[in-house]
Amino acid sequence: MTDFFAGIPALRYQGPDTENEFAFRHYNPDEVLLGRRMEDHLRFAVAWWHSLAWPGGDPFGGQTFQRPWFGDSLDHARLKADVGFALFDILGVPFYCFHDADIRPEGASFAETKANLDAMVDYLAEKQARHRTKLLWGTANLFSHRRWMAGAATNPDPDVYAYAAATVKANMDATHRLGGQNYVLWGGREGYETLLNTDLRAERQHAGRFLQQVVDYKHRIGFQGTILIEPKPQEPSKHQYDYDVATVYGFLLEFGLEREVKVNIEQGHAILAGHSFEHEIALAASLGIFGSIDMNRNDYQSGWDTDQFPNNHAEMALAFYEILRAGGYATGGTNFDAKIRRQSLDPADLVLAHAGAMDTCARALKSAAAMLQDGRLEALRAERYAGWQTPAAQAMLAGGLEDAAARVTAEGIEPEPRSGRQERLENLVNRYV
Ligand code: XUL
Ligand code: CO
Repeated sequence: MTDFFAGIPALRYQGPDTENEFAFRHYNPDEVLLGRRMEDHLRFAVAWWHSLAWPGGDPFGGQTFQRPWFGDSLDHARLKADVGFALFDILGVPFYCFHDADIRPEGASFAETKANLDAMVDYLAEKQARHRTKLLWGTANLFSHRRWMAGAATNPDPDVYAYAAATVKANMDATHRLGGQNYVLWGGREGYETLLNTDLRAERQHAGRFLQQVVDYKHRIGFQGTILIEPKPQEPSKHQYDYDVATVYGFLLEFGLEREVKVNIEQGHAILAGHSFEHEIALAASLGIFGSIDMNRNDYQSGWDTDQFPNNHAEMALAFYEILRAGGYATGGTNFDAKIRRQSLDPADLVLAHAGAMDTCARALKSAAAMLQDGRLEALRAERYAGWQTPAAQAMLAGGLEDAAARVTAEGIEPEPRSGRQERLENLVNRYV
C-alpha cells in the first residue's frame, strides 16, 4: 500500500468552467464523438519510465526526485507498482506502458534479471486483476546498460545480438502474459556514432533479420497484439536507422515486414526529424502502418528531445484530425511519453501534468471531430483532386508515358493554375480550435 498521493482525489469531469484544479475540464470519458466514447478514442496510457522511474537528472545534474520506491530491491519495485496503480486510479487511465528496466531491478546475471522480471510480471498481473488499468504495450530497454552502448541487434559483437534476442523474447513473453495490446521496439542505440567504425550494410541486415525473428516469434506464441517500431532520427545515437516513418517503411519493405509491423509515432521525434507530428501520422496512415502515438512536445528553442507534457491543444488538433481521418486507433493509444520538469517535485505535479495533458488531448480531439463532422476541409481537399475522377485522367495512369503525352496535343491542354487556398483553410481550422 502507499500514501504517496494522500489527499489527492480521483479526478472527475467537471466541465470547462470548474475552479477545481483536480478535475477534468475537457476529458469526459463517456462523451460520445463520432459514435465512439472519448475514452475509447483517446486510449490514454501512463509511461512507467518517466512517471515512476525517472530520477530527475539532466546532463548537468543528477537526481532531484526523492521517491520512497527508488532502490534496487524487489520490494522497491513492488512499491513503485503500488504507486503506479494509485496514479492510474486517480487519473482513470485505461492503460500503462513499460520497459523491463522500469519495472524490475537489474540482476547480477541474465538469469537473475529474468527472475526479477518474472516476479514483477506476476505482481503486475495481480494489480491488473484488481484495477481497471491494463497494458497498452511492453518493450525492452536495449539502450541504458553499458552492454548496449554499440547497439543491440546492430552490435558488432554477436554475443550482444544473442543477449538482445534473449531480452526481447523475455519481454514479448511478459507482454503477452499481461495481455498487452502491442509490443514496441525503439532502437535508441540501433545506429552509429561514427561511420569510420561502422559496417552500415551488416548492421541494417542484422536489424532486419532481428525484426523478422521477432515477428516470427510473435506468431509462434500466438501474441495477437501489434508489433510497433518507434522512429527517431538521432539521440542518443548520432544517426538512428529508424529515422522517420518513411525510412521505417522502406526498411519494412526491404525485409518483407510491411504487413506485419506498424509504427509508434512520437511527437518530439517527428520534430527532431524535421517533420510535423501530423505529417508523420498522415504518412503512416497512407502507407497502412499507423499504429500508436507517444504524446509529448519538445522545447522548440532547445531543439532536443525534452519530452514535455503536451499543452498546446491547437497544435494537437491537427494530429488528432489525422488520427480520426485514419479511422482512429485499432490496438494503439495515446501514451504520455513525457516527463515532468526536474523541479516539479510534488506528487500533485505528477498528477496534474497528466491531467492537463489529458484535457489538452481531449480538447484537441473535440476540435478534430468537429472539423471532420463539418466536412468542409475534406470537401475542399476532394475538390482539389476532382479532375482525377474523369475517365481520361484514369486512363493516363493505366497507359504509358506517350499516351499521357498525347493528350496534350489531342485535347489542346494548357493547364490553368488554381489557388491552393491555404489561408482560407487555416481560417477554417481556427474556427474549431
Ligand atoms: C525515447 C523514447 C522511448 C520509447 C520507448 O526517446 O521515446 O521512451 O518510447 O523505448
Ligand atoms: Co517514445
